[in-house]
Amino acid sequence: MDAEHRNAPHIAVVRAHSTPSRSIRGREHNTAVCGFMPARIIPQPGWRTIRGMGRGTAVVTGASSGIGAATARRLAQEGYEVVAAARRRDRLDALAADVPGIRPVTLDVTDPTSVAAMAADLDDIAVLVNNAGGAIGVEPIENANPDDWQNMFETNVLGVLRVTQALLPALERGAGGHVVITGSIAGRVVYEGGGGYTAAKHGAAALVETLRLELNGRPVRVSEIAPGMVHTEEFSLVRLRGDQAAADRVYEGVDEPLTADDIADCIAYVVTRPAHVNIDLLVVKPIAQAAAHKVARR
Ligand code: 8X3
Repeated sequence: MDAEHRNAPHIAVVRAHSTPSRSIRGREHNTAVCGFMPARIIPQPGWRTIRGMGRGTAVVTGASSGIGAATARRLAQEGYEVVAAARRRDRLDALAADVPGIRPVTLDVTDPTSVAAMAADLDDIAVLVNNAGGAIGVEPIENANPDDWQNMFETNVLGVLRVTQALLPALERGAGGHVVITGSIAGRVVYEGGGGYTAAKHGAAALVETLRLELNGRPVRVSEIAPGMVHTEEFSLVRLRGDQAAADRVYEGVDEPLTADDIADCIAYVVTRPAHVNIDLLVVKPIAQAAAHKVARR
């Protein structure tokens, strides 16, 4: 697929004799089931033939819930063949059953063998959304548990490193690719009780900014989406160690925190710009949140 068609909105171009996608190695993955199928396609002069139809393959990590699931769903609607990757296979299977164009892959970003197994099955991808990660705990540094910090660094930073390293060859193959991370405003500022998470997200931001410098001149875009308050089913629940009442209080009285779909919408926007347009950083907060620590509540 050429870059122009990969990024053109809602355009699906197929050969006169539709060709199965080679994006998913060793499988005849007929993309005609995902996205819309125009009744009749007339090849135009200058069109390059593409594999199957749609925009190419998008890999989304942490796709079993929240922003990851919403992004997988949205990118499939945008015409990508989506590899939805996460540890919880039952959730991925349910997502794939619900949305045409999603392929579930079991992935643990903290396990190099698991990452290598996924990479071995992909030979040409357009987009990688490094979304796996999250926060654990709100203790001040003097009481923080290093195991929690290690866990956050493993997923938010080293997971991004492992998956990006493993998929870079596939991202460079063909028309070039796009590495996106779900960062956070916690990667831009710090706040009390957020020591481990803000350190991890600052680490992820540094990784992405370094990567962009190092890939300069190669056909890979690098972007960070940095959300503020997003009300998802699990983010605060995990951070607050399963205390649902405490998790609910995070969003109490806040007029319309962002949703996972809001962030998926931003990611879809960033990846569907023309191939020469690199959005480095998109900081996204609800209107009720002026800063990490300044939130208007009713
Ligand atoms: C989540 C945003 O404000 O909880 O990444 O750090 S915040």
